[in-house]
Amino acid sequence: MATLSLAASSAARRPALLPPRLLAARAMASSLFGHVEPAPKDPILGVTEAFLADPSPDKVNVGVGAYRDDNGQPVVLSCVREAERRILGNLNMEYLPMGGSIKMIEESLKLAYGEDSGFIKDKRIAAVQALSDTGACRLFADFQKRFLPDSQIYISTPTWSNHHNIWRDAQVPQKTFTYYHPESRGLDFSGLMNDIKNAPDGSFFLLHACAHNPTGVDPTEEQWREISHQFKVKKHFPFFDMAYQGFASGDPERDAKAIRIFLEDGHQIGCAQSYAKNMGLYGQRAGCLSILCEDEMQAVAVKSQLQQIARPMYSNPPVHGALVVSIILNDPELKGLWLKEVKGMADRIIGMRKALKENLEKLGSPLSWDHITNQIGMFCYSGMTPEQVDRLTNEYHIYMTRNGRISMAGVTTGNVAYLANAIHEVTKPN
Ligand code: PLA
Repeated sequence: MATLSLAASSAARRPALLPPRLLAARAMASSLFGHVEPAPKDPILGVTEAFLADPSPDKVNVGVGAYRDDNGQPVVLSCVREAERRILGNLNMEYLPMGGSIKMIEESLKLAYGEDSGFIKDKRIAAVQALSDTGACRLFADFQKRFLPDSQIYISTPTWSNHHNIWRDAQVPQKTFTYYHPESRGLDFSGLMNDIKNAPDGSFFLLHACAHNPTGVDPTEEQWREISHQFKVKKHFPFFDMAYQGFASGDPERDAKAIRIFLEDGHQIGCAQSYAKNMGLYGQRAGCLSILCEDEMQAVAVKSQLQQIARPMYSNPPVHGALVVSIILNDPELKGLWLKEVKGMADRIIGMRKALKENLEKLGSPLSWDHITNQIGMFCYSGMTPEQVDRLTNEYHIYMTRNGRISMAGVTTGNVAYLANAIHEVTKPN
């Protein structure tokens, strides 16, 4: 366990290179904003920018985790199209309340906490609609800073890069905890348990509910039970980032298992939910933040404070995605169609994992690629080095994050052989 190194935060402030033409212009200008340096590129979204700028017909984008069909095209689910048909010409576009759509929140809580959850019946959950998962995390981080100003957040090594930005901007100090075991390409369970034990009592931990990003490595059910037990002993607070419910196993109920275990054990929890991936509503920014409180009175107070944080930032969340989500989840037929479509997406990704591994083996790669099929969710944490990734990009026009993460959602029947061949070329021993 370590305090987040300064390198990560100072990297965020390091200026990106400016073209000479602009450098000269800047040297001459002494204006109000003359000291503003260009921000470095985002390690994930910057990959998309580079991909778009590449004219090569061979280019492949396996950077950002955005689902594509087997022709490499973005997908709008049929259940979403049907919900949009019902909205069109019928529903108004009035402001939502500060806390967002009550219907959408109700449906989101059922997905995360369970259809018949006693916590929902007892009104113990403070919940607001959020600007997708990122917005839910940020609201929570701001809430944490405002009401527990001396607390810290423990974040797994590695994690989704934006987690660090979110808690940094909310000015919550960060610590890291052991998670991944590079040699086995699996979970470092004993390291993880040690760090949980060694953290001061009552610490905040950010946990990925399923389909850990970027590693694709989740604890087993038994391991989750042990983690939950140790959290109880230490009185830690688990905050679950559930950006991929349904994308790990194909079944949203199964993917909520970690959360359900913690609930059974009587924890108070926090949870960020997103419909970006599992409903394909990426750009709609539809999500939910919930905090399980001790009783209804506490939940009312917490919700009112979450709204108070939202009001000066964006006033109230967007309405269209909230309507789509609540229409789908409220209608048994549409919900059934959604469940089928989520499973379809998860299955296609699982199929591509197999295909990538088989192609690498067919090429005679002497390395083990078992982790491609052992890992789950959207990503394969390949084990490739930043230099190998650079070769993939420069020589093969394959775009991915430099930590070696492959978005399996961008792999298709059409590009898997090309991808496997390029990976083989840059990883084969000399
Ligand atoms: N949490 C985790 C663990 C994520 O992987 C992502 C998205 C989010 C939150 C944010 O989801 P949102 O769009 O609902 O706010 N990660 C993506 C995209 C898919 C990104 O970086 O924004 C990724 O490629 O890692």
